[in-house]
Amino acid sequence: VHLEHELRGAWDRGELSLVYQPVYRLADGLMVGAEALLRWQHPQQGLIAPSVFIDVAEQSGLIETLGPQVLRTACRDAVGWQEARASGEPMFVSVNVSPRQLRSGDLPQSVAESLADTGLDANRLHIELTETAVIGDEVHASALLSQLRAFGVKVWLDDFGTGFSGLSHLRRVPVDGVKIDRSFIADVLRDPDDLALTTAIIAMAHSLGITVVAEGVEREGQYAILRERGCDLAQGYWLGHPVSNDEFMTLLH
Ligand code: G
Ligand code: G
Ligand code: MN
Ligand code: NA
Repeated sequence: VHLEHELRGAWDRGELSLVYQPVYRLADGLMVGAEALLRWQHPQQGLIAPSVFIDVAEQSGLIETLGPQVLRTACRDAVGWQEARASGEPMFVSVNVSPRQLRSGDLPQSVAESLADTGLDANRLHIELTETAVIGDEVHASALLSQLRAFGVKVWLDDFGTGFSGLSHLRRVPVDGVKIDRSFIADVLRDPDDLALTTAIIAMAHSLGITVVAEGVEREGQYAILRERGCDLAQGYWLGHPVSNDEFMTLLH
């Protein structure tokens, strides 16, 4: 209850901010986008992880106001990247959306407003959903995701592979990409089963025309084997930690 009360005014007090983790294209090593990750700098408790406060925001309904603020900020920052990048190569921003945000049905409108207000091209915005956000509600979820995709926004399934029913979702839920959960990537060099699963996910996704992103790349060897197996994109501490927008802008030069 305490946390919920404090979270209520946290955005307006400037305690919440977005950090950006770069995403690289494996074929040529170019940075092509970034994932937006929310951080709460609490005045007494210090940095609080989203794994703690996103649940609070979800259960209290605060996510209904926080979600649109995150979307708008990420879109605005991504417009700035485009202007800062000398090469002109376009960059995407990837925004996490929680199950409640999807279920509320406001997401398409909130996305449309963020794009209109900031001028970001729709195809530069990616929405990340976990498998749990679509489980049990595939019909409703599919309708919402189709609306987003009609704008040109890309939809990625996050933490892919952990939900057991991942493969069957791809038949019923329209997505542009899957992000292989970092628990698979962690042991990809040591555990032949994890390598086999990762390779199979890549092959299956590609046969469906779906992009594959690997998360949690912490070592060069992981990067090399993912590239060899034809994975499209990767992120992780070896490639870059999440950083403030100011720091991220300096990476673009
Ligand atoms: O950066 P990291 O530990 O901090 O993020 C943990 C999880 O919190 C992420 O996997 C993501 O699902 C969730 N998360 C991070 N930022 C946001 C956000 O802006 N909105 C939502 N709904 N979830 C987020
Ligand atoms: O659930 P989601 O995939 O959106 O969460 C991303 C989370 O993973 C963030 O908390 C981010 O800080 C974290 N993360 C990003 N790169 C790495 C990595 O290489 N290793 C580990 N352990 N965590 C990472
Ligand atoms: Mn994510
Ligand atoms: Na993930």
